[in-house]
Amino acid sequence: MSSGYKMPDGFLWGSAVAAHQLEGAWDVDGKGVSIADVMLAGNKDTPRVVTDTVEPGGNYPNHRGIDFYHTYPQDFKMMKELGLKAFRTSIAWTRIFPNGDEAEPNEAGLQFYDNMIDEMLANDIEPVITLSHFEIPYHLVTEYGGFSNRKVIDFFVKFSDTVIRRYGDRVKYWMTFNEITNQTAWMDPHPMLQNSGLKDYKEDEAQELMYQASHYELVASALVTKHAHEIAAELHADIQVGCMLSMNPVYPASTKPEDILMAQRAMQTRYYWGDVHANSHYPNWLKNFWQHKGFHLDITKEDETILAENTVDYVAFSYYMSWTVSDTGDEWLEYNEDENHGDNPFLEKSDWGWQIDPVGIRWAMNWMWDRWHKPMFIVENGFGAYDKLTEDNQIHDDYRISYFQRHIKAMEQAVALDGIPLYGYLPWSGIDVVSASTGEMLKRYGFIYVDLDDMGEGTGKRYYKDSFKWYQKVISSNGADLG
Ligand code: BGP
Repeated sequence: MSSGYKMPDGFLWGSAVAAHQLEGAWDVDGKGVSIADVMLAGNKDTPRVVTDTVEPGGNYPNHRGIDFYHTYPQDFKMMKELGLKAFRTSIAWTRIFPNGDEAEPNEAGLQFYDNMIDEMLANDIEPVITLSHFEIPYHLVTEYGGFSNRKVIDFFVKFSDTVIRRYGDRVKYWMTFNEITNQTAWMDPHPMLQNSGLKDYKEDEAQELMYQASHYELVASALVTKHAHEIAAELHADIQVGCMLSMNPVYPASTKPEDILMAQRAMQTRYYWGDVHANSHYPNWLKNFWQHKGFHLDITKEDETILAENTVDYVAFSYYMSWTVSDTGDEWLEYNEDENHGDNPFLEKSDWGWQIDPVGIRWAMNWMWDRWHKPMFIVENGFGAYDKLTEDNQIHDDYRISYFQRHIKAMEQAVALDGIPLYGYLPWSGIDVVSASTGEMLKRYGFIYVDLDDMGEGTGKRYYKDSFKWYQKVISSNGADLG
């Protein structure tokens, strides 16, 4: 199938992962314990449990990942064969500052990423780096209360400055907080824990705390952007810093005007982070809402200046699904993501209940462009599915190919027809990794199959899925040949 569209020259076709989901080696070379290291495996019906310490005998899937810490040279060879032009991963904060509050970084951790980045470049793959991808040092959670504490801004900025200075000559694209927008969802384990390191809080304080921690993250992100630009000038390097939003369009459940109004507020609620990151200030509706709720947030004049002067260079986002929402009758239009959203009768779902909506990617890109006027970068999109390794070592994942065909086509229409500037497309996850939400290995997203199960049993061998050959053609035709 020819899409009829070609992406502009230099378009970054790639893939994306996060350190804690594939590196393994959780306690090697001085690495400290991160929030991901105290999360037991769950599955699609059972949420992941967070333990107070690492309990002996517990099934902690992020401790092993796919052992990428040791296998990355061979894995990058396969990715080169796939034709990847870019590879997004994160730098595990706890490899560099094991507890998060040390005075000096851990040289062994810095060296590891030096080697990894050089290996990518040797394979003609451009590194794209996330600074915080659900990996906050656990010590900052237990001793400081995560990002509910202003001090954690300094720790994050110090970590970020350290790695941007070290790798800035080789890494152009950086992102601050992965899927910062997730925190409106009250699911289990709560994204406030994974994103912001908020653990033991009272239920009735959760919402205010979420807004407070998010504010400190937004300030931290703006400071990192500022420093990165200064470091770029010193290094004579081209460095860009983006935000990273989880883009799930929220549509009105019907054409009833009240539903449409509610859907508008749902989008405003989920994407106010983008307004601050890209437009430099909090929207009025949100400030009024805080007042109505009686929230007293610590937002100083100095913070406001930092936010105003340091907007992001680009907007990166993940895209997996869309939702619908109905009117609740509340004049403040308070949006509760878990209670108020419903199914869309026009869409199918994955085995994990994620609604499949290719058209929504084009809708979302237009929505963000109109709002923020920033270039975009799709840094996640993909289909989690049970794959079957046949006796002759094949994986026939036509369902994944079909998912990508439809999403890529919609993305290409947004670029070619709607004129939206887009740096690249980095589907999740290139190679199979541990699922962030469930901790399963069997929720697979890769073009490369990894022979490991949910208990970490298996050979660990890598195999080509049918989607591997398919994506290879997409890349070599620059998006014209969708198979
Ligand atoms: C995003 C995260 C990733 C990733 C992906 C798929 O929310 O940024 O870390 O894992 O979604 O989700 P899951 O692994 O839960 O299926």
